[in-house]
Amino acid sequence: MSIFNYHLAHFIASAPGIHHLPADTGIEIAFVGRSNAGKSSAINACTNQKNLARTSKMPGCTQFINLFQLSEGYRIVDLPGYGYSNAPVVVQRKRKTIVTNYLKNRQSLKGLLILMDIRNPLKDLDQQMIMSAIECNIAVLVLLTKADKLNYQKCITQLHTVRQVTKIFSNIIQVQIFSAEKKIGIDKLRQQLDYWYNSVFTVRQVKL
Ligand SMILES: Nc1nc2c(ncn2[C@@H]2O[C@H](COP(=O)(O)OP(=O)(O)OP(=O)(O)O)[C@@H](O)[C@H]2O)c(=O)[nH]1
Ligand SMILES: [Mg+2]
Repeated sequence: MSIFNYHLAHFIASAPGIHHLPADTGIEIAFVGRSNAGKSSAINACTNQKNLARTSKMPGCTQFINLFQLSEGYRIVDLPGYGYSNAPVVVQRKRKTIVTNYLKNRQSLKGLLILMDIRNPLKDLDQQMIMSAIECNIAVLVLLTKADKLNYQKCITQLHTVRQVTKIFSNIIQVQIFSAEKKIGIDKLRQQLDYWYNSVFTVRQVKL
């Protein structure tokens, strides 16, 4: 049983950058990853809502920081995707800057979901995101998304590979399989959110 009724999550704000976000109090848990990795779909699956976060077949759908509230002071954050190579370079840079600024400066950020397509995980920008999270001392759960696209054995192989690569940071990084489509890994995701929302945190040390 979850401590929250995730189904009650509702949209509260959309911000083009960190200076436009609501007050930096309470606890935020954010979803990041390459464009099209399935961030918005994962938020919808987790909250058991069809259209809470906007999804699209076209990469680059989420351009702003979108915030959803579970209850007062407890928020889920949908961040713009990085690494969409068809977007102009300035747009790509801007999105990456929005995400890294958010990671480095947002004190209420207590947990990070890094989403990677299970067929193609650990691209350069994913690894950079992992390193940024480690530098900022933020706990990470990697979700290997779209697991319905591979058979079980291949999913397990990919899971082992990503766990192996991130093993040296296993105190801060966990990895699991996920599918919004086939509802795989949703209970575990909610458990992790419950844990982060419930934990007592000290102010994190941010190395800039
Ligand atoms: N087969 C399958 N498709 C998925 C899954 N999750 C997401 N998709 C599809 O992948 C595409 C992108 O999903 P989004 O949730 O919009 O991805 P996003 O990471 O939010 O993308 P941006 O906002 O552009 O960064 C959509 O066509 C989804 O239907 C999944 O678990 N399985
Ligand atoms: Mg999105």
